[in-house]
Amino acid sequence: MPDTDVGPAGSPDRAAHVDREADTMIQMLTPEGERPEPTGAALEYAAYVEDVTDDDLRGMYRDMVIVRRFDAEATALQRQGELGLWASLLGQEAAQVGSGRALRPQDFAYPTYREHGVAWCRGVPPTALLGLYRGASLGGWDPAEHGFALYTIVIGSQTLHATGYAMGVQRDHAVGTGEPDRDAAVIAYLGDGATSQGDVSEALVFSAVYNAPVVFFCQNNQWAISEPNTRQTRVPLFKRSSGFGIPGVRVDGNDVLATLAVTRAATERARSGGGPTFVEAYTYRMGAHTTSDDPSRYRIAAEVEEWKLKDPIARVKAYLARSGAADEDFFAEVEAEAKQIATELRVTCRALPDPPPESMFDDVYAEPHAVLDAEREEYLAYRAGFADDTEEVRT
Ligand SMILES: Cc1ncc(C[n+]2csc(CCOP(=O)(O)OP(=O)(O)O)c2C)c(N)n1
Repeated sequence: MPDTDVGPAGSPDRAAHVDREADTMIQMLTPEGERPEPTGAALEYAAYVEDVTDDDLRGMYRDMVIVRRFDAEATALQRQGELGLWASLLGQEAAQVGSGRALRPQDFAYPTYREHGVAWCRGVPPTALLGLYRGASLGGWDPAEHGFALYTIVIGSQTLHATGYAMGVQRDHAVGTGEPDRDAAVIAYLGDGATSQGDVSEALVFSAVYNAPVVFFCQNNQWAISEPNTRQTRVPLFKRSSGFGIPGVRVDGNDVLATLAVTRAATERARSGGGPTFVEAYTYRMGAHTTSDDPSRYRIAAEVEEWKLKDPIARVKAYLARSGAADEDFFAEVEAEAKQIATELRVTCRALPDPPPESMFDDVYAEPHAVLDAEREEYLAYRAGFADDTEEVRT
């Protein structure tokens, strides 16, 4: 069908046009928890997960359950006035754990504001994520320690940061050396809505031209707040990148195994000097955009119900149970552990101290800077003028 036959934005024709490509999607675990012999496009990626054991799958299941549990706790904390805002990852656990687990210690991830599952895989403590949303922290964690940049609210901007960092990795000669602990990949997380942002096009141009070792991992969760994906594109998102000279692949983002395989392939390609890849992880935002949003204003409940049948955690559980790789005791243990982590998180979150206001100057530059030092001094002198009633001013 020529493009001119496609209906206006938001029309059923348009939706069909975008979604007709679903059969090219890489899937390894079906929604029913079956793991069929890989065929077609999935065959190419099967080699990347040949080494995945039942123990690894149990580990991925555990990660997803814990992440979903602390995400629910964070939503509850926001409702109780303990956080200013929370952006839930509900429904995107497999996309994040599968891609997060594909990363090596020397790799570097650039998240948006919703990548709690990737943060978990990178060893960022959940309390640090909550500190940011509570306003008790100006950053939250040391990016260098975790290979995980700070959360980014400015849509798409992190794709440029990632591309620049990846070009730096090239200049540090940490690409294509063949040394497994040296060669590094960079991964930029972005949403479907972000693909409409100019920054993302610039990042695609630069990374392609410089052959930068970066993976663009787009979680197509179907919605950019209230804008459906069908109003953002006339072609499936993974096809966009070929115009920039970057291969694109669509993976079932609710399938942790397929996501792991595709991200491993893309990051290995980047590390070996093969250049950038664009991954579209086809998934669904099962909750609200953030705690400030009410999705019942713009989407129908039936759509959510349909996606519940493709739940990313349920399918791994079904597979583990059916194959005998896990029993009820295991599932109960994971639930109990997740509950324990969430309970502790609640306590530590509420006890987080307010940072001293002057700490906003601390991490602006890596090295001391005279102008910043002067600004800090000026600010401290200003605050000293309120010496006796500082507490009053702050409350
Ligand atoms: C440059 C910029 N424009 C607009 C916004 C407001 N905004 C916040 S989230 C969002 C939608 C993002 O959708 P998507 O990229 O699909 O990511 P998702 O939230 O679905 O994970 C918008 C427009 C922003 N933060 N930054």
